[in-house]
Amino acid sequence: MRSHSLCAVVLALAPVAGCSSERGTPTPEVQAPAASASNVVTFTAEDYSFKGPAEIPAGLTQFRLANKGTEPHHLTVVRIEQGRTYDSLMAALRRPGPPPAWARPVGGPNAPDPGAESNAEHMLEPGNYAVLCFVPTKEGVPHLAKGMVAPLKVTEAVGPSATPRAADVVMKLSDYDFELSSPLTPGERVIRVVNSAQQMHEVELAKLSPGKSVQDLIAWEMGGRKGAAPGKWVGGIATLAQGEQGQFTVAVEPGDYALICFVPDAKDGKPHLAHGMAKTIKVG
Ligand SMILES: [Cu+2]
Repeated sequence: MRSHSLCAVVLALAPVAGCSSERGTPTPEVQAPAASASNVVTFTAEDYSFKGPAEIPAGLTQFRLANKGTEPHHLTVVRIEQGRTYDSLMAALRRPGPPPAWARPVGGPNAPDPGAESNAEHMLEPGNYAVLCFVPTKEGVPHLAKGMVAPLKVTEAVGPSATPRAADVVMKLSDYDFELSSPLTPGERVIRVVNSAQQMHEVELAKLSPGKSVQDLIAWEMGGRKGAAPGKWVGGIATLAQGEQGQFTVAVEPGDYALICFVPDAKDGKPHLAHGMAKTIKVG
């Protein structure tokens, strides 16, 4: 998770562009919406591919990500705007330089540890989207360059949209901080994440091992994940463009948690964690 931005991706994507042979049919993975429930959409991440629906209805959508790989993976959902297509996004990702403004990250479940799951709930409009994993390999290659990218079409809603579950805590992303509306207490918690900043941001939540700091975890992650992990990746909300929001549900235990944003800065390219978006919070 050293670089999560589209602009960090300059690697050739030719081998994976347009590859959709692993895409399942939408039917088994999309549950019909109940009166007041969100559409539940399940994706599985492996090293290095996604399995999940290619088409889902608009409305309140809960993405669930099951990490069946050996590395952390996330599911960044990008809306393709201004009449562009998935193919034009693939072409843009092959070019160096800043991300195109028409590729708008709208969140998605951030990375859980291998063997674990994460979730994210978002209100989706119809349109063309892509799902991508920007998490790097130990060698620093973004997973999307190894095949973790797929098109996702969001069709017209099939009924009235559900209302999001009430959030226990609202987390505001700013340049460069995470501001919580109230302390996080143990239990199953719904955390609403709102990006009201100028730049894109994410929140990756991790449970720190006893005696370990957020800087220990960052050093381990940036150093190629060598030795015992100083914490566990739990999930969170993947990159949100300005004005976007979403919420995730997580069971938190007493102890120290880390909040980290790996998105590269628009001005100097350093990950936002180097600008202060690496924070420890105490639960309990
Ligand atoms: Cu990945």
